[in-house]
Amino acid sequence: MACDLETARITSLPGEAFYIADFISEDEEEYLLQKVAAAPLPRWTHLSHRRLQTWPSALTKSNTLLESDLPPWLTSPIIEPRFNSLGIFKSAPHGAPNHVLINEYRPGQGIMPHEDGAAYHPLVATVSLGAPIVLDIYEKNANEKHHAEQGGEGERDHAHNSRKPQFRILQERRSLLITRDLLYTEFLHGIAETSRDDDLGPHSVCNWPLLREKDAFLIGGYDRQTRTSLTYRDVLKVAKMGNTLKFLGVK
Ligand SMILES: O=C(O)CCC(=O)C(=O)O
Repeated sequence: MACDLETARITSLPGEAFYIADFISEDEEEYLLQKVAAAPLPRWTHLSHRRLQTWPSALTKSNTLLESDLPPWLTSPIIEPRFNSLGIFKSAPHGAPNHVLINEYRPGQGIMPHEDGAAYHPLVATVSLGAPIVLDIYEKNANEKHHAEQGGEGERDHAHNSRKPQFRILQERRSLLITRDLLYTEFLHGIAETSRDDDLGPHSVCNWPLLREKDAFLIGGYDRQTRTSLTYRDVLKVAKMGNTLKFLGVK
């Protein structure tokens, strides 16, 4: 695993992005996939093109997280020691992620181009499990920039996607991708609803020099298999349980 972020920087991207191909071991990947699978069924939210778990809980309507610890399997070894020793969240308000979304994509599934919005500190750290997938990055159009300037909050899908991505990031299984700052605020990201990622190579994949298995992708494409992502973020507004109970009138 890279021991400093600078060697993991994706230099061809605007803003800040880092890619570490071997962030977790095969055993750790297996363990995490077992824990995701072992979560009780009601933990899953079924969306039309993927399913999702939210840890420790979904945000309230005002984008507030009710304070609660992440479970140990999402904390160790990913946050402690690895994120902490790389200093990934050191400039975030809580100094560490407090929220994890787990997305599962079967072949043919994806996520529309969207921005994660103002509920979070502008930094996402994504651990990929099970199979590779391509994350597409789009520059915002004038309307989308306007929405952000008006202080639009929350995660937001954008109109049907016929546009071409400006950048493509190939995320291998067991990798870590960090996107932050401009890349978070000025761009959208999405995953194509396809059963095959094609046209891969140094000309099209912006993190190509940092990949672990370039040879496997040199044939230009692969058939998708089920890929699970753990996306770590710092939610800005956190309500202490005591205050919430007071608010509800519980003594
Ligand atoms: O699965 C991924 O890598 C992307 C997930 C995503 O875009 C999100 O949770 O907002």
